[in-house]
Amino acid sequence: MIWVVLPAYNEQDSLPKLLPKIAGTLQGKPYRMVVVNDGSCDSTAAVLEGFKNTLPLDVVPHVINRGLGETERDGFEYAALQCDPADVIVRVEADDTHEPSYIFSMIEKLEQGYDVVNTSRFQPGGGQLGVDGYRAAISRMANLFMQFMFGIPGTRDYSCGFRAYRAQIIQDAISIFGNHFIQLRGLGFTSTLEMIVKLHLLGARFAEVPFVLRYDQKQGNSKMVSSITTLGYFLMALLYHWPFGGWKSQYRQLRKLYREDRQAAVERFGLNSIRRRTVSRISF
Ligand SMILES: Nc1nc2c(ncn2[C@@H]2O[C@H](COP(=O)(O)OP(=O)(O)O)[C@@H](O)[C@H]2O)c(=O)[nH]1
Ligand SMILES: [Mg+2]
Repeated sequence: MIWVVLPAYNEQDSLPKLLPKIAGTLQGKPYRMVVVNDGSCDSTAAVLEGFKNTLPLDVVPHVINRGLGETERDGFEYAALQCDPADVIVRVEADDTHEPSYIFSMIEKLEQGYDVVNTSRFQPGGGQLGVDGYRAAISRMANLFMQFMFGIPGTRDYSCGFRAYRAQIIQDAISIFGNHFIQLRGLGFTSTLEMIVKLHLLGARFAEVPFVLRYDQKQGNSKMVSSITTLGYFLMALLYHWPFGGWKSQYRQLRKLYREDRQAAVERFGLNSIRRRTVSRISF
């Protein structure tokens, strides 16, 4: 089964195009869409209500706007609680810039044994339409910074949230990291990066498929507050490399054990474990 998780904030103009497009693409396959409506103040709720009887759609509402971190967390937790470990969870942006046809190439890679497959603007054949030169340059620099800081094998595009995950790896990450799977929740779009950093610590195997971002289809402006997100990236680099119990040293044993014996790793590092260090408790 394919679970499509969509974080949505004020997406009344995009959802009427995007949801039927996803349904058309996945027609004939077992799938379910989960839209987390992040306290939208436009007609997003009414648009979703209109689709509820015709599409396999669940809506997780936030009464007030909580930001992308909490929205992603709630969408993934909702899917992870209900899905089978053999299912696939795909995160698609609700602004109609992610073409659902890429879901198939990502699933093909998962079937080759990877746990996480990113869409990547930076692989040969990838790119972006409708992004101005300044934003494209900033995004390239940010991604090079992330590559230098976190060096996840098989990954070049760290900030594009359009990804497919083996459901089991998300379930295991929630068991092990708990509320700190997405820890930097109040720092703009940092959560999208944090998810792959934590999954890398866990021992996930990553691959990418080339992808063209259709920013030319975007209705309205970007909702990213770049100053807060940039602060989040720096803070995460600090927490990751912090010499006194930073994430990298704290979870050094985890990746090795998880790859050898996932059940043993979940038991040893899981929520009931008392091995958690103070640094990992910092939230924003
Ligand atoms: N900015 C923002 N986006 C949110 C929030 N909650 C959910 N989202 C969704 O997160 C996704 C990313 O936002 P978007 O404007 O597309 O960012 P961009 O593509 O980087 O310009 C979209 O699907 C939004 O609807 C929130 O509180 N703030
Ligand atoms: Mg977007």
